[in-house]
Amino acid sequence: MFRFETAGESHGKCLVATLTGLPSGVPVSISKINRELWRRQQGYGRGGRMKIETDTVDIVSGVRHSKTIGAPIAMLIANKDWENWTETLPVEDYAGSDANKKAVDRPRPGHADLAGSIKYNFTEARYILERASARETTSRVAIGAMAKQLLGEFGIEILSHVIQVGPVRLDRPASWEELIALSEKEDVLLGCVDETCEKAMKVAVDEAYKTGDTIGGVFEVVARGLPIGLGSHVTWDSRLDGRLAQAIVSMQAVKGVEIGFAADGAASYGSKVQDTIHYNKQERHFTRGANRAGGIEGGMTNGQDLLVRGMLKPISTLRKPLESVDLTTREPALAAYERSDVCVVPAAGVIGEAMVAVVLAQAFLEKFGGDSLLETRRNYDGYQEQVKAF
Ligand code: EPS
Repeated sequence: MFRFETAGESHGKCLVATLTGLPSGVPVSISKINRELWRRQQGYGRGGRMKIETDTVDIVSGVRHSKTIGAPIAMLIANKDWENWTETLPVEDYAGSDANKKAVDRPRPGHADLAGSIKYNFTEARYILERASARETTSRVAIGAMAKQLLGEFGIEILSHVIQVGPVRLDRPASWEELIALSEKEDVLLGCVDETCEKAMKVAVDEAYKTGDTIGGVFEVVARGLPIGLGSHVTWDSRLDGRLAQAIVSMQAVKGVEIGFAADGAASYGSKVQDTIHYNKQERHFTRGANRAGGIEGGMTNGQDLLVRGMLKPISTLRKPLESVDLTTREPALAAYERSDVCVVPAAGVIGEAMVAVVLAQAFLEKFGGDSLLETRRNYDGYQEQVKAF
């Protein structure tokens, strides 16, 4: 069973990711993981923290001679900013530490600050925001990069792009070649495949910058090369669409998810929404009239491209803060502000890819199993023969 956990706080010493369940023999490229970490840090509208950090992974177990050995994998990613926080967030307390505390006593509307402080019984929100911060997604991206390396062995690829920033929306489909070109760019603006649309997105971000505001948007993750039948219709929790939805909405600031063209479909008629079924007799395989289902029917992959969108609210740390309450005096006060990102939609696309990769790797290994890549491949090949003969 492919399982992962993350640990680490935004201004702690490092972020940690552990992963169990990858078969032995999966090739691991550190430069590929680091490239994903780099992609997560990009985009117009990122804040000052990204100038401090250059995220790189340190794999401390489970990988030898560039391949998994089947043992648990542990990865560390250092927080360079930690050196500025050693006295503020020490592991072991020391005399006089109170003077170095950076209390967050004016909770930010939309963040975990208030509910978290009440729930964990802290007088202010510092420890809450440390863990709630989207810095945690660095670990998820490292795990996702491992999942991608497994899936890549079977020709499954996962990419993303930004389809909306604030009110500006891409009004045409993106081709797979455009997504590849986007993922290879060294200079990332807003992660949109259309130059004109991306420029309009930048204007929207600039407007948020100017006014001390933040701006959200929508990213789309596309996975291709999937076998038919990952996930299942038979139980509620094996349905792949439900599992993808949980993975995407678990991302910080994501408030909604869409598989295929869900919103359009809800406003349309059945005759316009379903993807008609056809058959190519020469090649002995089924084809579809469209892909409005986003590659999933009955909670299973149907062999078409998987399309998953995440809807990101504008992040909740505003330079021009909103009304809040001082946790000490209980008087009205403006919410806390240290520094912040104005727009993180392209980064969220990269994190979305990682979460989709994790869910697909889990479903893939549930179906094909195997303690070694050789065994997984044998099971996969046998199933593909069966599908071909259907
Ligand atoms: C982030 C690091 C954080 C924020 C951001 C994501 O760094 P810092 O809090 O030191 O500025 O830039 O976190 C949030 C959006 C949030 O709401 O906490 C990162 O590495 O992605």
